[in-house]
Amino acid sequence: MLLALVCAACVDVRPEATVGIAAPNTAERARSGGAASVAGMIFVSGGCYQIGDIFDEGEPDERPVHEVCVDDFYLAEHEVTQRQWTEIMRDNPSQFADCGDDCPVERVSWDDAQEYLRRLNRKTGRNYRLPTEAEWEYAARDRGRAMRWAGTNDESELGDFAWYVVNSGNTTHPVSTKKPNRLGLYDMTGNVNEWMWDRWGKWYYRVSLRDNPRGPATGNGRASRGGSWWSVARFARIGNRYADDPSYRAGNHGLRLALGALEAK
Ligand SMILES: [Ca+2]
Ligand SMILES: [Ca+2]
Repeated sequence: MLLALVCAACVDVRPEATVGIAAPNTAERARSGGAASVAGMIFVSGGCYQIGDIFDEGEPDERPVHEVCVDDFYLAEHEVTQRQWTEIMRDNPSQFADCGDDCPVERVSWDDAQEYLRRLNRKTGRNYRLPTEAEWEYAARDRGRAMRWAGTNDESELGDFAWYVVNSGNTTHPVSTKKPNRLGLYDMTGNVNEWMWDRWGKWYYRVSLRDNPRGPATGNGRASRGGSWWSVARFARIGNRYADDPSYRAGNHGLRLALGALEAK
């Protein structure tokens, strides 16, 4: 499943002020219609949309395109950083530790992510979790709009929104240094591929629930989304679905926090 490709060295060193605990932006807070404001999290108003290969350019596991509906939820505006991980776990497993505190944590397995969430929730009293595939795709596509990549449908603009193989220099980069999508979410496309809540179901779209689908009830693999610093544009498409063993660790695999609206209080 892996695409090992290279590109010329590139450098990005812009420090990121919003890493860690950052307030949702004012516009998003206004759009949240009075929902609780949660630091660093974007409120995503729920709705229904057509999930899957809407441009008819994807892989068989992205079909059939079908309607799903998701409830309101929150999604972190950026990937979990090395600083956020280290604060909770007291170690930094990242392959690109030299990239710095503001870079996404990687080389963490799905199982490692569950331990991080368990400790984070014990510390905060919240119920952070991974997003579902349906939530993640809905948010990446600006609440279900027809979007190929987070922020643009035009491949010539992809470098403005994403760290991917063409501009990454084969490394991660500080989070939130590219443009966000319309919801204010950064690096939904690229930087690190993001673990999902869902068990992997290659043909799950054939049998998916309409409301708040959460993947198959059984199975060993776990899904991930968004592609990474080493993805070509095609594999960084929002609709592309990845599958890996929950114990798999790689330098292009990280996570992003989600929180149910009802759990935000
Ligand atoms: Ca990402
Ligand atoms: Ca795929």
